[in-house]
Amino acid sequence: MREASVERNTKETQIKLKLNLDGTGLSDITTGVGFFDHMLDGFTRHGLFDLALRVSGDLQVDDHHTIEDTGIVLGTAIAETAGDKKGIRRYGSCILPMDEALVLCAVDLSGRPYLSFDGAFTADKIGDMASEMVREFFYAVSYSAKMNLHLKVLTPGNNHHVAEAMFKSFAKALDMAVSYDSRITDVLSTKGTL
Ligand SMILES: [Mn+2]
Repeated sequence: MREASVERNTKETQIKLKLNLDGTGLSDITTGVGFFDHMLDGFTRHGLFDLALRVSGDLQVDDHHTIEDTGIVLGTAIAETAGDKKGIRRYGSCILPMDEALVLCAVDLSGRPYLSFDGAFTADKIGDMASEMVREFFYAVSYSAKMNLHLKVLTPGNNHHVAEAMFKSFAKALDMAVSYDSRITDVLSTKGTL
């Protein structure tokens, strides 16, 4: 089992996260932001990870620190669980529909952080979450997991659908990238390391 527990405490947020890459989609998530919980629940179930997460953040300010710091901690846990990346596919992608919305996600566990985020929301908030925090979350994940992460909205639509399709397509792309291929006996890189 590839599991990691990460704890991060600052004056702005206190976060405890446990990630199992080889899970079955079990989620136990409380961040204080209901829509964000819903997104992370979808990520966990559709990536077939197990994720336990408790976040106590300064929501009296806004949802920024809570969501950004959760991204940092999740990215850290992804990097830890992926380990030396021996035998895994490294690349993963998914084009995921959610009714009218269609979203592409591609990841490379390259050891280099990069985010390409091509999508926009037409409302400032989705439920109790600021729409602009969707990008901030994925930026934090990509940076702390040191992965290339491309998200592209191919067909826009309802804001809830677009955000949810982003989290689910990311889950499925990541699940593919961390999965083992028996033909890959070492690290899938001409450099010999990732
Ligand atoms: Mn939904």
